Amino acid sequence: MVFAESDFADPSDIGSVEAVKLLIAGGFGVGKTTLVTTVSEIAPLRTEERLSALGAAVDDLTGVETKTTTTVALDFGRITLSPHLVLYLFGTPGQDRFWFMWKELSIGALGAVVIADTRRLDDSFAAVDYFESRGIPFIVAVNCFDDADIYDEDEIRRALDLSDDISIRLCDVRDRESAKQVLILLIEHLMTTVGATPAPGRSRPNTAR
Ligand SMILES: Nc1nc2c(ncn2[C@@H]2O[C@H](COP(=O)(O)OP(=O)(O)OP(=O)(O)O)[C@@H](O)[C@H]2O)c(=O)[nH]1
Ligand SMILES: [Mg+2]
Repeated sequence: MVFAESDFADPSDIGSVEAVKLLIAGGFGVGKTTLVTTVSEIAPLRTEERLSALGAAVDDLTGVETKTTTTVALDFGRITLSPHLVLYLFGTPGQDRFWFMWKELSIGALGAVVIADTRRLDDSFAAVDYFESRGIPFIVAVNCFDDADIYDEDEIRRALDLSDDISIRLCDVRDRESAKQVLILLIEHLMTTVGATPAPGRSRPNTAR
C-alpha cells in the first residue's frame, strides 16, 4: 500500500521542527484508524484484530456492518504540516473494554480530535466527557458516512451539548485533504486556546492520569 508523502522536507533535516502529539478519538467504528491511515506519511502502526462471534453481543455494528476488525491498542501515524510542524497521531481504541488505554495514550497529548458518526452520536459522548473532564483541548470532526443524514454544525453542537468554543468540522476521513483540514482546525484551535504551538521539547501541558 502506498502512503501519503510529506508535502515538505524530511523533518529530520530541520533543526527547528516542533513535534506535537495529538489523539484521534471517538466511539467504536467512527473512522479513527481510517483517518490516521489516510493522512499518515509513514506506514501507520495499526493494532487491528478480527471482530469475533464472541464479541457480537457487545460490539454494535449498526452502520458499519462491513467492519471486520477493530483497534485493540492504538494507531500511530505522522504528518508534516509545515517545515516546522510535525504531528504525531495516536488513534485510540473505540470499544469500552479498551478504555484503560486512553489514560496512557493521553499523556503528553496537546489536543484531540473526537470523531463522531451522526448515526450513532451517543457513542461520542464518552470521548467528549473524557477530554472535557481532563481539560484536554479538542475539536469534533463529523465523519459523514454515505448513508448518514446531514446535520449542520449548530445541530451537532446542540446534540452533543458542546460549548461555543469547541470547533466542529464535517469531513470524510477517507479523503486525505478533508482529513488534513481536520488536523489544521485542531492546530488553529490549540493556537487560540493554548496560546501557540509548542516549542520543541515542551509538548506536555497535559499530564492527566
Ligand atoms: N461509507 C464510509 N465508510 C467509512 C468511512 N470511514 C470509515 N469507513 C468504514 O467504516 C469502518 C470504520 O472504520 P475504522 O477506521 O476502522 O473505525 P475505528 O473508529 O478505527 O474503529 P475501532 O477502532 O474499531 O473503534 C471501516 O469499515 C471503514 O472502511 C466513511 O467516511 N464512509
Ligand atoms: Mg480503529
